Amino acid sequence: MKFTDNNLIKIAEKVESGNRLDYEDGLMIDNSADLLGVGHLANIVRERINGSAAYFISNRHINHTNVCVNSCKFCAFSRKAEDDDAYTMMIDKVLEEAHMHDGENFSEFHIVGGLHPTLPYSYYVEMISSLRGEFPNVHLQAFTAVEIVHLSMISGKSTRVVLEELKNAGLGSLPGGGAEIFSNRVRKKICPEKIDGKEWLAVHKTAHDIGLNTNATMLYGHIESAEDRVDHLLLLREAQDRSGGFLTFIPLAFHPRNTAYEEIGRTSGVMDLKMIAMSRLMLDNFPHIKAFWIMTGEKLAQISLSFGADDLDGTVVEEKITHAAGATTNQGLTKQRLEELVHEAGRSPVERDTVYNVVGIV
Ligand code: V47
Ligand code: SF4
Repeated sequence: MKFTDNNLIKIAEKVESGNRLDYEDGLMIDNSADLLGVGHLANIVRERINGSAAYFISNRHINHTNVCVNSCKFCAFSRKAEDDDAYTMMIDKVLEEAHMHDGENFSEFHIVGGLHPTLPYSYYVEMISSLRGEFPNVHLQAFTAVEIVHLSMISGKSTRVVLEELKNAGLGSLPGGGAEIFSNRVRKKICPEKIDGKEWLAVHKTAHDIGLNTNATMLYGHIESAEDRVDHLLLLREAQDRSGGFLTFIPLAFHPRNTAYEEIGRTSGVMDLKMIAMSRLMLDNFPHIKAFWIMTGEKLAQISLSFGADDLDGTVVEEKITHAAGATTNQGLTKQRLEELVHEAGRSPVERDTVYNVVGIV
């Protein structure tokens, strides 16, 4: 490959010989205008780790409440209890929502919500055990690290005990939300009430210690710098070296509509692809990089399968968080459509469950 950015030549040598990239390499990648060069290198790593497989999952998102005690500036989803469009689903409503998809073959519920001011700890344990009872074969990926700390605070139990009790009730893994950007400087501005990066990492470490896999995310395209993004990825890579329980990394493009940062505008296609590629290159110990099509759009998610991503997430069906912030993508995609996107990209579609067991090869 002929690089138009000479800085990539040194990085290519490291990638080809399987050597780890460092902070300076990360900054060069982030600053590089040679998108095809960066994508080419990420594709080498992607194919080394995952061949031509492109994973997807048949899943359903449930957001049990939009009421939240925090007011993160990038969030268009949360409401205060007194707002007209605030909602909270009691357990029977959560089950009703879950049962709306009876008869469809799906393998995961992805459940996240706001930090509700008054719902008791028992609500969360009961939600998980009721879903487990009624859907014994569906994996329950629920509650971000931020929610786990909230449950710890309202119950007076440690995060370890909360995780153990939820696991005993049927929790299968934690989603990757709430990581945002670990930089304290940025976090103080965009989500001052939220747990800091250290606490987020500590919850994931505890989850890994008790045998729960987790995902990780990074929210980019707001007020963070290239340095903040590279730091974030390196902190995740160190954490993964220590505990090894992360399955997937998902870079999340900031959607500004209805947030305090409307003036920032949406991320560019170049930035979105570069974040996918940079994640694949820096996170050499993460098995999977996900292009969450709901955030990137179907078209870019499809192209990202040649820029480092090996996963498109899933059928989803109903998504509230990004759509509150102006996402114009569909709320869900059929399995058939996901398979078409993958085939057309020259990849091999593989339906997976949450922990990447193969459900079917198409
Ligand atoms: O933590 C909130 C982000 C996350 C906005 O683990 C926003 O497989 C963009 O983490 N623009 C929740 N992003 C969603 C999430 C997720 C999604 C899909 C799969 C997985 C997984 C995890 O959404 C939040 C926050 O970082 N978010 N507001 C916004 N305006
Ligand atoms: Fe609440 Fe999460 Fe939105 Fe922050 S991002 S306001 S914690 S729902």
